[in-house]
Amino acid sequence: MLSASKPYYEQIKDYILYKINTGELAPHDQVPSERVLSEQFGVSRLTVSKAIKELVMEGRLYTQVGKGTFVSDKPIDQTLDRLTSFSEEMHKRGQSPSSRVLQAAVIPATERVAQRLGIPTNVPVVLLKRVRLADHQPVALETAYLVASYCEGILDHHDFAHDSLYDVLRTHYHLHLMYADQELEARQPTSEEAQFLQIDTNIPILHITRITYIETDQPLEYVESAYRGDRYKFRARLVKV
Ligand code: 16G
Repeated sequence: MLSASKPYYEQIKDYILYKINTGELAPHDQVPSERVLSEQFGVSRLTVSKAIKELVMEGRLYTQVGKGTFVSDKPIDQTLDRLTSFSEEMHKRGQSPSSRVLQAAVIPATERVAQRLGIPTNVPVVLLKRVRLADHQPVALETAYLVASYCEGILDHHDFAHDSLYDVLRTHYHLHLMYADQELEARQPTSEEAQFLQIDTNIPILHITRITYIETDQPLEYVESAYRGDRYKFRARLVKV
């Protein structure tokens, strides 16, 4: 069944991907065990294990200790041309957004945060650190800093486990977020990030920073986030100049 022209582990990867692409293996379905696959293809367990490890690294499969290997959800495919919120993006995909709030407090701005927000150091900022969940699965860890004077009492009146920050800013504070500067880079997660995102430390994350501006060109929000590299795909259309 396997041909000699391509490494065996790659053919086993192709076989599993074929089953995923045709829908025979749906998200969260269990993949046949290494033993079953090695018997089926007449190859060593090591060869099957290499194929599965690579698919896990590529985000197509995930393992649960003691349970087995399963098919991952489809990647979250997001365009980079609109200023949207996490909640809007999830609703667009038919998924349910929620958060695990790790920290919510008003603190004095550090030098770094103050510089990003264009305010003096020590001016109060709202710190909101959340694990963002898509259908209850962690996909990103976000730490947002907002200039507190624009949104007094925001933490007292809203529960950000369910509320959308951008919705609250718009509807309760009449703040219109106009544009944002965003930067993306790939890196290894810290052990804290890996733990909150429930990933192995060798799965890369996309480190994203965003400064969001209101109509007066004043930055309102500065966010540092870690998006799961095995779940996210960002897309942009480039036009000829
Ligand atoms: C997005 C934004 C983040 C913003 C959040 C609000 C990126 C990289 N970040 O995740 O800056 O704070 O949406 O989401 O896109 P919410 O309105 O659902 O709380």
